[in-house]
Amino acid sequence: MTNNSKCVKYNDYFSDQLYTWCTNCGNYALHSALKRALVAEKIAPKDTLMVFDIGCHGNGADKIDAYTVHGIHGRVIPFAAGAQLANRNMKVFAFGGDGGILSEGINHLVHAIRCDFDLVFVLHNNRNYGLTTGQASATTPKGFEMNSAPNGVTEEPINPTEFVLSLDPTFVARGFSGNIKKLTQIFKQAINHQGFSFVEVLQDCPTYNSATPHNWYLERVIDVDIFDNYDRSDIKQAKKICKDMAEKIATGVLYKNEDSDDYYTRQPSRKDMKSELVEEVQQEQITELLEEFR
Ligand SMILES: Cc1ncc(C[n+]2csc(CCOP(=O)(O)OP(=O)(O)O)c2C)c(N)n1
Repeated sequence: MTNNSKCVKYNDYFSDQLYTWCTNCGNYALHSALKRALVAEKIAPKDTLMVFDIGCHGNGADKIDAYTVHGIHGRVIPFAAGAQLANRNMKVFAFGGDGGILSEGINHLVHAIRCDFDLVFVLHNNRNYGLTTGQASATTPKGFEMNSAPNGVTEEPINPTEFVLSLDPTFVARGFSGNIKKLTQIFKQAINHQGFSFVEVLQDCPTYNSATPHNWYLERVIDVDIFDNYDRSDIKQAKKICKDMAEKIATGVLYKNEDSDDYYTRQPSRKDMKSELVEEVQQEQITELLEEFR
């Protein structure tokens, strides 16, 4: 792991582990964009903590050379939030799939947005539970036949970006794994936002999702930057433009609120503190205290 923050190179994040993702999996492009953004922002691996949920995307935990943790399914957000609060000198990322984040751990997503923890959160939306071989998730299109729904999914899918925008977030973006350049720009902005940066990445799952494959997205994604009058500080505009997931799917940084304090900054007990919580950890003698409860 390199110790030099001034001159960060793409290969500093290189891991010599073998990739086990399927050919054409969107995770390859996502990792490439992420590394490009980190290099552009001159953030060295030693200053980076990446927390991964369980899933195909989670198997990326040893495919990138930073401080990484591979957690438990659906619980990536509280782990990452705790780590970030303990040491704000680290740039903290959390990665989760649509399965883990929008079902098992959806409560954590809601409260992370409400609290506005200072994290970059990346939702790998391949619209199915990939690692367990193609069960329907909350984002699988209605009517589509999956391993867990052989007669077709009977529920309407959640639109993750629309859901997040309903929770008064401070940063919301949507990218597509087929556009690495745009995804890199999105990650750069997410990194620079102080607060919870939600980035949904629409990505191909060539093995289990034939409902919305790579070409399907290629024909539909549009970049909000083509609209001269698109105002990123207007949440109403973001809510409107993110709705369409069928014909013109908006990508880019959709909403940003720079006037709000993140969770740590709002804590009265941390006001004017110069140290990080991790530096304040000390051993306490609690034998006497325990005596009181004997
Ligand atoms: C609490 C818990 N529930 C279920 C599982 C089994 N499990 C492991 S990976 C996985 C699917 C992950 O899907 P998703 O979160 O969408 O990520 P992807 O594999 O698509 O990247 C499941 C259900 C588990 N490991 N832990």
